[in-house]
Amino acid sequence: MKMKGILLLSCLTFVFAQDLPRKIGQFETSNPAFTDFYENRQATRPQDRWNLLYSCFSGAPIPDYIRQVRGFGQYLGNVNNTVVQQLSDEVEWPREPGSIPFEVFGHEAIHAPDGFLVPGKDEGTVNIIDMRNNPPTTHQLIPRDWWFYHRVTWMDMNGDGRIDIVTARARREPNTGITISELIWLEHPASANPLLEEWDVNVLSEDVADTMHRALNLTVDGRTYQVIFTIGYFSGRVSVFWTTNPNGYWTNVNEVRSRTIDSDIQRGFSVELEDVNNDGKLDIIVPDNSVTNGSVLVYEIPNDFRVDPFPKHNLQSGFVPLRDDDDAGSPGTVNSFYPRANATGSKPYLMVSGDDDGKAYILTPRSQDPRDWSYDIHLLFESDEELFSPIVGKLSAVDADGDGFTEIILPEYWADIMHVYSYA
Ligand SMILES: [Ca+2]
Ligand SMILES: [Ca+2]
Ligand SMILES: [Ca+2]
Repeated sequence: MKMKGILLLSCLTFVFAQDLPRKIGQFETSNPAFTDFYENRQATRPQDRWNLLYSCFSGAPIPDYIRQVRGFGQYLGNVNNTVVQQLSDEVEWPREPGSIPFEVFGHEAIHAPDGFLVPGKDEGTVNIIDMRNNPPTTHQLIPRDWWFYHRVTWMDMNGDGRIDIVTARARREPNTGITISELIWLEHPASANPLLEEWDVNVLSEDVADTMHRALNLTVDGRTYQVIFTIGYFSGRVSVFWTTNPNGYWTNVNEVRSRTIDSDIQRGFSVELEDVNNDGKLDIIVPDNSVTNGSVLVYEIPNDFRVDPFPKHNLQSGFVPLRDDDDAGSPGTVNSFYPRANATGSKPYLMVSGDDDGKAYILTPRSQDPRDWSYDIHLLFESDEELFSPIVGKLSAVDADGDGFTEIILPEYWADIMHVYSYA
C-alpha cells in the first residue's frame, strides 16, 4: 500500500524555493475536513475580521460538528491556545459549510449541507445554523432522506426577490448500487420564519451534476445569463447550465439548457472560478480526483459559453492516493490565493489538498505570460500519521491579522490537527 507513495514521488518533481509559507503553529480539533474563512461584519480590529469555519465528521456513530474560530487573527501569536466554538452537533457527515450572504435573511447564518454513503449518516439535508441564538440553533430546510449534499449557492431562481438555494445531490440505489444524482433548487418560502418552514425542491437535471458547482453571471450578445458550472464526482463530467427564459427565471425546466464542457474526467472533486492566467477573464478550476493518476485541470471560459469550446489545460498530473482502494483518491480541493493580500495584480498561486495522499501542495506559475500554463509544484505538507492512512482536508487562505501577509489553514483529518502557516 505504501508503494504508491513511492511511485507518486517519482511522478511529481518538487521545486524548493521561497514560495512556501512557514508553519507558525497548530491546534487540536477532532476530524477537521472542509474549512473556509468568512468576514465578521462587527469587527473593529483587523485581527477580529476573519472567522474560521469548518466541518468535522467521522464514520463512528457519534455526533458530527460545525465549528468556528471567531477572530482567528488574534491567535496567530499563540496558535496552540486557539479557542474553538461549536456551532452545531445536529449535522451528519457535514460537507462544505459557508457563511450565508447577509441579504438572504437579514441576519448572520451559516449553511451546512450534509450526508454521505456512511451507515447511519446516509440521509442528508441542508442545515441552516441561526447565529442570532446563543447557542446557535440548527434548522433543516428539507426532511432527511437518502440524498447527500455537498455545496450550497444562493441565487434568486424565480425572480421573486427572495434568494433561493442551488445545490446538487446524489444517492446510491440500495438494490442496484447505481448512484443517481440531481441538480436542484430549493425555493425560499414567503414566510416571516423561513428557517421554520420546509422549502420546496425543484429538479433542474438528473445524472449530470452530483456534488460541487459554482454560479456566475456571463454576458453574451448584450444579454446577461446566470450560469451554473457543475462537476460530476460520479458522472465524470464538467457541465454548464443556463436558462433561456427572457427574465432569467429557472421555473420552467423546459427552458433550462445544459452543455458538456468535458466528458473525459475521472471524478470531479470540486470547482472554483478564478482568473488563473490573469488575462482578465475567469477560468474554471477542477481537481480531477483519481485512484491512479489525478490532475489539476483548468478550463478557460470562451466568449460564448453556449457554443464555443472551453480550452482545457492540465496544470499538474501524477496525484495518487496512499491507500490502494477504489474509494480513495487524489487530489482533493484546489483553491487560489495570493501570498500578499495587496499584491493581486499577478497570477494567483494554487493550493492543492492531496486528500488521500496525506499531503498538500502549492502550485506557482512559471511566468506571468497569460498563454503560459506551466507551473512548479511545491510540497507544503506531508503527514506522519501512522495509525490510519492520512487524509488532508480543504485548505483555506486569508490575511487573518491584516498585516498584508496571507495565512493558510490545513486540516489533517485523522490526526485531529489544524495546521497554521503564514507568509509573514
Ligand atoms: Ca426566489
Ligand atoms: Ca483567465
Ligand atoms: Ca497575515
